Amino acid sequence: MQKIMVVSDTHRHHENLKKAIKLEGPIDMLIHLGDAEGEEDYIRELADCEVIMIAGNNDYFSNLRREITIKIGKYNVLLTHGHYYYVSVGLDFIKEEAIGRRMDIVMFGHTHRPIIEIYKEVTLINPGSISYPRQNDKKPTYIIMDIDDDENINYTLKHVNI
Ligand SMILES: [Mn+2]
Repeated sequence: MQKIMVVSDTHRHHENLKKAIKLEGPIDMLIHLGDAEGEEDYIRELADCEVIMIAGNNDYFSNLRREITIKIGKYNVLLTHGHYYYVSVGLDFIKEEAIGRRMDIVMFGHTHRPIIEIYKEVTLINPGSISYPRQNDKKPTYIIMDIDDDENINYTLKHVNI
């Protein structure tokens, strides 16, 4: 079993992230999908596990890469903030990009609205913003990925109680 926490768009506000990390207990990996706004080191320390981060559209002075691909088990995973694929307008473009690059999963943020969309060819996830949610219920969200020994992934959208 492997447990991965996926967050995005913290924008220098870490109260909810702290709560979520405490609540989830030990995690194997934290993935942050951009807009940490210079707080990368702080978040790395907070997490106390392997942390993978990318730059968002507000990370002007960051050394983080804009986009990376990683392997999670047998899966090819594209990590991108999403603004290059116009995710605020719709998800067709990022979906096609991911399929074209033979990705199994694409993770992005930027919209501050969570989604988990599982298609035959590709899975799209956006954990929303744990700091500044914009979806209707305005709950701070993140995603937990549980990967079992057969490498099946279960995605759970979680809320931080505030
Ligand atoms: Mn943002």
